[in-house]
Amino acid sequence: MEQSTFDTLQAIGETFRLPGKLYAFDTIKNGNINSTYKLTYRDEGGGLKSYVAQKINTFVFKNPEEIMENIDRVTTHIRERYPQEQSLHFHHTADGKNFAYDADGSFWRVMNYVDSVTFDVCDDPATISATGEAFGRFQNQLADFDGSVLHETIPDFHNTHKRLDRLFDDVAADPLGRNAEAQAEIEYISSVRYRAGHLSELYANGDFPVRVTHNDTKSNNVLFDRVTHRPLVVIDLDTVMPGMSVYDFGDAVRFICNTAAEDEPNVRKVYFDTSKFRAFCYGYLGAVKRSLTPIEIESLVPAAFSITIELAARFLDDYLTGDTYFKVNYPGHNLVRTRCQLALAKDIVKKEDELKWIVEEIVSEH
Ligand code: GN1
Ligand code: MG
Repeated sequence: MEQSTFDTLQAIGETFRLPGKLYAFDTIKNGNINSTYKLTYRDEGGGLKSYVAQKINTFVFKNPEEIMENIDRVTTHIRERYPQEQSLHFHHTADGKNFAYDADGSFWRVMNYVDSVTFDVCDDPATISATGEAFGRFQNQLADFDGSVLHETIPDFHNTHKRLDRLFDDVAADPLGRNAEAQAEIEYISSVRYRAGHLSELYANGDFPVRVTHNDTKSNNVLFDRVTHRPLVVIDLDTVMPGMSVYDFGDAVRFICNTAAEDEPNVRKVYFDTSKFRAFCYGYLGAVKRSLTPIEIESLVPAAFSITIELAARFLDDYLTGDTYFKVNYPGHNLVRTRCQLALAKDIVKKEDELKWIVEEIVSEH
């Protein structure tokens, strides 16, 4: 008989030597790749303590032990330099590892649960600004960290140029005959192919400072204090790797400035909100602008466009090749996601001048 999730989680808890008894668990649903659970344990005195257990998707992360090595290095660096700040705490097995394989060979890790809130959608300018500040601070915290010690957990993760090449290879092959459903989307991406891939080409040519970047700067990867709504800690360090700072900025505004969800089926609801953009820039640029070089500053807005097209291309590629990478909730989900991201990218193009003025204005203050 297949083990129930409860039994699996209980066994994982034992492997990581969590004290007490597993009392309840919840599935944490945000995240398109890994499976995440909140575990609540009851100790002998009746006290409750929570943990987060994650099963890593090893189709996406081919070498999960390397991820854990990266995370260990990055969190140790931050903890040593900024001991007063909240950091992620991973549990260890009896043989001192911060990961374990279960009976089915799945890869697990366990960390302390931080009592907090996250925002999938955020309308409050102060919270948006605080999100920018959190990602800006994260960038600063890793400014003196040697990125060459990190494993490249997903090679060419944000190499937009290569992502687009792969998409068009799959379009040419059309393995499932799904191109017909996505003609307009394929044409649009094709029309912006050069423009979207340009920054990643510059990066590959060495024209950009190489920084240690987060690479998945969605607002729900920042944990906030429930009461004050101040940022506590940046999470989801699976894709921390050397990269372009402007892509972290671009990915963050792609997510937080969307007036709708990332997979909104009604594209008429999808806009890029310039007020939210201003709020995010305030927080982010306030934290990092002194360390940004001119090419980075002028590439902030183009990066928002590039990363949005890149994600659209990734969703579309997954759709055309059978939905094997991103979790989908219904058939066609990846195509819906693609359309939503393309609507957003088109609105970014429309508002490009205004967005650049906002950046210039905030950079020139002080
Ligand atoms: C994936 O699983 P999650 O939500 O942390 C993806 C990101 C995408 C994001 C889109 C390793 O992140 O690159 O931007 O979905 N992560 C990976 O929602 O591919
Ligand atoms: Mg992620």
